[in-house]
Amino acid sequence: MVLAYGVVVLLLLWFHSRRPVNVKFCSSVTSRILWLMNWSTGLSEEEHCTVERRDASLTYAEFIQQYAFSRPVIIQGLTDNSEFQALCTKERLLEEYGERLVRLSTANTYSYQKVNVRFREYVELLLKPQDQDCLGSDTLYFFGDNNFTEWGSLFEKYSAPPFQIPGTSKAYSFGIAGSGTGVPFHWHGPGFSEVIFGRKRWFLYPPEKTPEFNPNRTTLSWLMETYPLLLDVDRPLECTIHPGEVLYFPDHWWHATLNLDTSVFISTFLG
Ligand SMILES: O=C(O)CCC(=O)C(=O)O
Repeated sequence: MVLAYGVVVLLLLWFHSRRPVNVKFCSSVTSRILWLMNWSTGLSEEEHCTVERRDASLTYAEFIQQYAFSRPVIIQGLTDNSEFQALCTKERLLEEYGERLVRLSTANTYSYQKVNVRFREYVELLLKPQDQDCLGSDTLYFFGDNNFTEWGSLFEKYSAPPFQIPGTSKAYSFGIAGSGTGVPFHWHGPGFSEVIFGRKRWFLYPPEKTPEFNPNRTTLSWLMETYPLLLDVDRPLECTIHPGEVLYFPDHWWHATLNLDTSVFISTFLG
C-alpha cells in the first residue's frame, strides 16, 4: 500500500515536471491524488435553493413576462440533450479532440491570461480539483474561446434552450472543469447555463447589489471565507443545477459559479 502510494506520488511529480505550459500549476499534490482516486472533495449544495425552479410547462410568454428582464430561473426538462451528453464523455471527447488545441483562461473576474494547450494535456494534467489556497489568477479554466470550426460537429448536436430574447442572437461557450473550480463574480448580458455532466452551484445578485469579493480569489475561497460572514440580507440568490436543467440569468446580474463535481457545461449567451 505504502509502495503503491509512493509510485502514485512519483508519477504525479513526473507529470508535474512535464507540464506543457509556462504558468504556475496551481493544485496541490494531495488534491491531484484525490482527483485520480476519484474521492469526493466534500463540496455540498446549498441548504436552501433560492432561485425559482419551473418545469417545462413554462411558456415562452411566461418566461418573457416573469423572468427575462427581471430575475433568474431554473427550468427543468426544457430540452433533451442526451445525444449531446453521450458525445461528451471523457473517452469520446479525448478520442475526437485529444490532439486539438484548446484555449484556457485564468479563473479570475477579469480573465487576464490565456494559454493554449492540447485538449488531452488539459484533461490528463490540468483538470484537477481546486486548491483553496490558490488564487483564481493562478488557476486555469477551460470555458469559452472555443474553436467552432474544429468543434462544430459537436456543438451542432447541442439543443439550446428555445427561449430567445427579442433582438439578441445566441453564442455558445463550452467548458470542462474540476470540482471546486468556478468563475468569481462578474456580470454581462443575459444567458443560459446548462451542465451536461456534474453539478454547478450558482450565486447571483441583482445589478444594484455589488457583491463583496476579491476579483483575483476563487469562488471556493469566497464560499469558505466570505460567504459564512454574510448577513441573511446580504446573501445571494443561489442554487445548484444538475443535468437536465438550465439556469437563466438576466442582463447585468452579478454571478459566480462553483463546480461541485468535475463538470462539462455550456452557456448560451444572448447578445
Ligand atoms: O459555467 C461557468 O463556470 C461560468 C459561467 C459564467 O460565468 C457565464 O456563463 O457567464
